[in-house]
Amino acid sequence: MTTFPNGFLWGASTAPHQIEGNNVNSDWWAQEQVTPGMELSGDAVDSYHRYREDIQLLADAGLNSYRFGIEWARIEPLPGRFSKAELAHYRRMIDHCVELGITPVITLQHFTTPLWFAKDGGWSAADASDKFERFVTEATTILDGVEWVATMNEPNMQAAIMTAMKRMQEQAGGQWQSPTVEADSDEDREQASRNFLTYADPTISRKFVDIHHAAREILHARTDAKVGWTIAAGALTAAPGGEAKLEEIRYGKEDIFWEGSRGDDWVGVQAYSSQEVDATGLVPHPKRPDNTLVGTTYRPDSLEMAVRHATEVTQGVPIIITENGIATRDDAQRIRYTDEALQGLHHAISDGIDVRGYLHWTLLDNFEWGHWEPTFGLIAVDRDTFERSPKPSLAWLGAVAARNGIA
Ligand code: IFM
Repeated sequence: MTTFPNGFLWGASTAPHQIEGNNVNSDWWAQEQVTPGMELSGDAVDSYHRYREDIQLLADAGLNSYRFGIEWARIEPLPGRFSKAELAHYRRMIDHCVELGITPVITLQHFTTPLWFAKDGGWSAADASDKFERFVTEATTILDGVEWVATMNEPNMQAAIMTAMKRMQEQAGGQWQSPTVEADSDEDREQASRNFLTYADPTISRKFVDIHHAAREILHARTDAKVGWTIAAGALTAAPGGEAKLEEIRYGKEDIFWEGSRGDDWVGVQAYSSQEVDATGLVPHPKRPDNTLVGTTYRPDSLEMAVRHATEVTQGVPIIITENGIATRDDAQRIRYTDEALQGLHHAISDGIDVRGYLHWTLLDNFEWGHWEPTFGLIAVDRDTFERSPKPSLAWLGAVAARNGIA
C-alpha cells in the first residue's frame, strides 16, 4: 500500500453557483437568462438548503475535508450593503463542518461576482480591487478558526475569458463577435477555435495577482488562516517543434499566476487532462473513445505533471489538490481515473513535493457553467426531488481516506 503524509486532507470541492441554486444577484445568473443555448442554473441542486445533508454524506463516507465557496453576490447584493443573514448562513456551514470533524477549505470568489460589480466594469474597473477588498474584509468576520482560505478560484481562467471578450469587442467595434464564426477561412477558424481562451492579457493577469496579494494581506491581518488561491493547470507538453510556443503559452496562461503564489501559505492545483502545444498553438484534444463528457482526453497522469510544474514555478509553496476529477457517466471510469491520478500524486510526494491534501472535483453532479450534462460528481442528484444518490466512487474515495493510502 502507498501511504500519504500524516494529516493529509481527503475530501471534495464545490462552488456556490454550481450547487446552491437561485443565485439571482450574480452576473452568471443574468448571463444565463440572455445567452442562447445556455442551460439555466435555476435551483441547481439546492445545496443552499441541503448543505447539512451534503456535508453529512461526505463525512459518513470517511472523508475529512470539504472545500466550498461563500457567494459574494449573496453576501453583498448591492454595493456596500452586506447581508448579515447570508454571512451567518456561511458561518453555519463552517460550524457544521467543524461539528462533523471536517476541515473546511473556503473559496472567497469562484467565477461569479455580484451583478452590480459586473455592470460597473467588473475586474476591469479601476476600483475593482477596492471593491473586492471591501468584500474580503467583511468575509473575515466569519472565518474565525478556518485554517485554509483561497482568495479566488482559477484567476487564470477568469483572465483568459476577460481577454477573449475584450479582443472580440475591440475587433467588432464594441459588438460581440464570435472568433470562429467570423474567421475568413477554415484554417483561420480552426486556429481561432484552437486558441480561444489560450491567452490572457498580461495586464489583466497582473491585476489579478495584485488583487490576490491585497486580499492576502487583509486575511493575514484579520485571521489566522493560511491563504492561497487555486489555479487551473493545463499539464501542457510540447509536440515536436512546439517547445518555444509551449513556453510562451504556458507563461501567459499559468506561470504568471504560479509566480503570483510565491509568498502564499499554499496553492491549489486543479488538473484534469493534458494537452499538447505545437508551433502554432494548442493542439485540440484527439478524439478517443474514452474522452470525457467535456471533450478532454483521459489523462489521470496530468495531476502528477501539474504538481511537478506548480512546485517548480512557485518555488516550493505547499500544495493542496483543490480539484481533480472526470466528467463521465461511467463511475467505474471515475474510480479508475482517480486511482491512477493518486498513484501519480504519490510519486510526486515520494520525490519530496509538499502536498497537503486531495479534494476531488466534485461532491455532487452540478451545473457545469451552462451545461448539466457533464457529470463530475461522487453523488448523483435527482433535479426534481433533490434526492441524493451516492455513487460507488464516494465510498471508494472514503476508503482511501480511511486508510490514508491506495492499495
Ligand atoms: O466546474 C469547474 C469548476 O468550477 C472550475 N474548475 C473546473 C471545473 C470542471 O470544469
